[in-house]
This record gives sequence, C-alpha cells and structure tokens, in this order.
Amino acid sequence: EQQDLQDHFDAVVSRHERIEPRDWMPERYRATLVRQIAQHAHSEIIGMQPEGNWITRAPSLRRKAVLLAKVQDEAGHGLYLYSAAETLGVSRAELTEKLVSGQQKYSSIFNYPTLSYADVGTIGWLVDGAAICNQVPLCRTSYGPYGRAMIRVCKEESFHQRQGYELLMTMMSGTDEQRAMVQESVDRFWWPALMMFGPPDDDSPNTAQSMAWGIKRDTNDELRQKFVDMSVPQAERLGVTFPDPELRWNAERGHHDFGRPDWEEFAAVLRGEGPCNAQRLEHRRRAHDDGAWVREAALAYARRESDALEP
Ligand code: FAQ
Repeated sequence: EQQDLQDHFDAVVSRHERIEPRDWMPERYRATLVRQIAQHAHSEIIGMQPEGNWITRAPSLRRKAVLLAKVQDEAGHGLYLYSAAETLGVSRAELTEKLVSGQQKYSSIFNYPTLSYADVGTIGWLVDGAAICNQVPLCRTSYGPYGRAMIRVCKEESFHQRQGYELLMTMMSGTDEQRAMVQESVDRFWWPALMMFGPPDDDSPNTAQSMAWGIKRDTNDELRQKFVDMSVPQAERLGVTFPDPELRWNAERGHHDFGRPDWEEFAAVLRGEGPCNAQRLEHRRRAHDDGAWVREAALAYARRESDALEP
C-alpha cells in the first residue's frame, strides 16, 4: 500500500499537477516545504524592518503612503505563507519560535542596512525584482497552497518593483547629489541581491531533490542569470551602473556574463555575522514579546465566543 501511495505521488508530480494538504506525501517532501515556506514567510516579516526604518522620514505624504502600503503588503505576504505552512501541520506559533530562537533562516538580504532614502527605491527595484524572478516560477510549484499564495504575492511584488523603479527615476531626474545617492545605493545592494537566489548550483544541497519534487522549477543559477539579464537594460534606462567590471553581453551565450558574488560574505551572513543580523532578530523578539497581550486577548475573546455558542 505504501508503494501505491508513493507511485500516486510520483505520478501527480510528474504530470505537474498539485499535491494538496490531505494527499499522502513523503515526509522529506513535507519537511522541505516547511523549511522553504517558513524561511520565505520569515523573510517577508523580517523584510519589513529595513524599509520600515524610513516610514517616519519619507520625503512627502505620497511617498509615505506608498511605503506604508508596501510594508503592510509584506506583513500580508508573511501571513499567507504562514497559513500555507500550517496546512503541512506546523503552527505559526511554532515557526515564530524557531525564527526568534535562530533555528530557522530568513533571506540574507535583510541583514544589510538601509542608509538613505534611495535604498527604499533600490529595494523595490532590485530586491523585489529578484523576489519576483524567483517567485513567478513558484506559482507552478507542486504544493497547491504554496503555489496559490504565490499568485497574489507576485501581483503585489510587481507593484512594489514599479514603485521602487519610479522612485529611483524621480531621483535620477533631480540633482547631482540625488543621482549620486542612487548610484551609491545600487552599488551596495547589487551583490547582496544576486545572493538572494542562493548558493551556486554545484554548492546547493537542496536544488536537485526540490526540482525532482517540483517544489522548485528552476535552479538558483538559472534564476540569477535571468535576473541579471532583466536588470541590465533597466539600469541603462535609469542611468546607473552595476559594480561589476566583468559584467558584459555574451552574444554566443545570449546572456550577460557577470562576476562571482562573494560567497564567503554570504556564508558569514547566514552564520549570523552580517551587519544587521543581531539587530533584526532583537527587534523581532521585542515585537513578539510586546504583542503577547494581544495574542492572549484574542484567544480569550475567541474562547468566550465559542463558549457562547455551546448549547
Ligand atoms: N538567504 O540548497 P539551497 C522577499 C539557505 S524575497 C538565506 O540552494 P533552497 C520579498 C537555504 O534555505 C526573499 N538563506 O536551498 C520581499 C538552505 O538552508 P538550509 C524570500 C539562504 O531552499 C522583498 C541553504 O541555504 N524569498 O522576502 C539563501 O533549495 C522586499 C542551502 O541553499 C524566498 O524565500 C539566502 N539568500 O534554495 C520582502 C523564496 N539562499 O537547508 C520585503 C523561496 C539559500 O541550510 C521587502 N525560497 N539559503 O536550512 C526559495 O526559492 C529557495 O529556498 C532559495 C534557496 C532559492 C532561496
């Protein structure tokens, strides 16, 4: 019977159909999904901090309204993703506990500081741009609830990317000082944005199995290449350069060649040694502790309501 279940699972996956919460699935498939979806959810929640840093200092009412909406969307994305993870039998409380205790990861990119308002634009353009590149294929992931969550997330990320690019375009048509701020910001974020796609394929322990299971649809290097190819013309249009002397069009390959990201830096950030790791987790822990009374009150209210329904 176990073999029948496995055969059915393999057949569904190979037809590119979906596995749903009540379907049988291998335990390692479940564990891999929990890991990836939880890390993704945590990234959205921790990812609110770098931009949240600028909400009170936005240069105009319009910029403030846009930024507030974007950061709220990120909270929403975290919630869709925690809900998708819950369909696999883990609670949001458990996952949050693993985040604040440092047992689960979140994206390396959010351990870098936001030093100027241009960073809000650069994060929208490059960080949301990289996120879209990675997440559009995830709309076709083999696990139903994850794929469906990605559809809405991607629509919202497209708006985020546009607002970032528009912000940078505005600054680029301003003063020399503003143009220099944009270039300086792009210089800081380019390499960390390339690291968002994960380690190179031959150093990525999970890619082969995740591709076989249809959890991932493209490898880390394939998506990184796609992102570089997509970003170069956008940078030209904007009037900025990327800090990579090896970046050039390769007509033979039909792609841009580019330099090697600093994988030692990436490993250090994953070990918790990035410029803002401690600050991000500390902030998240504090917010979680400060919210304890809200969770207690909501639970007490829910209990009272359900008691009232008892005959
Ligand atoms: N940072 O074997 P692989 C956003 C870990 S977008 C930290 O290649 P995998 C939107 C990896 O988890 C950002 N850790 O792993 C936003 C694994 O960990 P393990 C979030 C990383 O899973 C924008 C180990 O290294 N997006 O938040 C990173 O097959 C603006 C070995 O790596 C997603 O999470 C990294 N960059 O491929 C919000 C997308 N890369 O096993 C606010 C969904 C790798 O040691 C503002 N996730 N690791 O626990 C994925 O597509 C995949 O999980 C990858 C990694 C591609 C990230």
